Amino acid sequence: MTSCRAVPAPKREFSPEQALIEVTRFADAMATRRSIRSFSTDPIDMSLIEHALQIANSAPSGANLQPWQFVVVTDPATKKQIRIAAEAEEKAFYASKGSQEWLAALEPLGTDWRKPFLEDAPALIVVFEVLRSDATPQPYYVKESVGIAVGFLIVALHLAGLATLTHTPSPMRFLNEILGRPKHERPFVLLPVGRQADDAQVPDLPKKEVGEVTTWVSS
Ligand code: IYR
Repeated sequence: MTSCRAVPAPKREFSPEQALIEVTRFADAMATRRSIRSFSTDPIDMSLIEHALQIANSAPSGANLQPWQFVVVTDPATKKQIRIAAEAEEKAFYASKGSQEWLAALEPLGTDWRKPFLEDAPALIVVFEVLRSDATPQPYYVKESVGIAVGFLIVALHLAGLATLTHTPSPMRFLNEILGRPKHERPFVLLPVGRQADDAQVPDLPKKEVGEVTTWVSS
């Protein structure tokens, strides 16, 4: 393949003062993002989801192949099917499949097999990794690419005032069947999207200090 024509890189330049204002504004916005497990059933403006998907789809990806597929589910009957299948997997996980160590790590989150948010949230976005097939090229760095796109998506939805949960029922292959997706698409994550319930609560979890997770190599 020949190389693409080059165009000037888009610019986003600020004075040092403005840069600090911009990054602080973003930090303030992100400080209120939490994983939400209790959703209002109120409808949301679906154009917000469309905008957020545009942003997710702009993420960098291996060889720019964009190995993702987003399935937005708003149909109540399909959401119910997903809930029933997910809860069946989760029952097995919490009863016996999850190791003691894993279940202990989850204890602070207060989660269990019940997943009412799969029906309550007005939209579920199921993100699939797109693997090689007759119809699709060999992708590269699929997990990295899709992970970055999902990060963009979660941030975009949050900035639009929408709550999400990063949900990974395990295993997730039932989503192919319910959503009619081909075998070369593998479920990566399921994001319930909507408004948080008025009485939504979250666990008061500590975060590591950034110094603990950062090493500076400077002269
Ligand atoms: N999928 C299960 C268990 C679970 C696993 C992890 I790792 C979490 O961060 C949270 C939950 C569930 O959704 O309950």
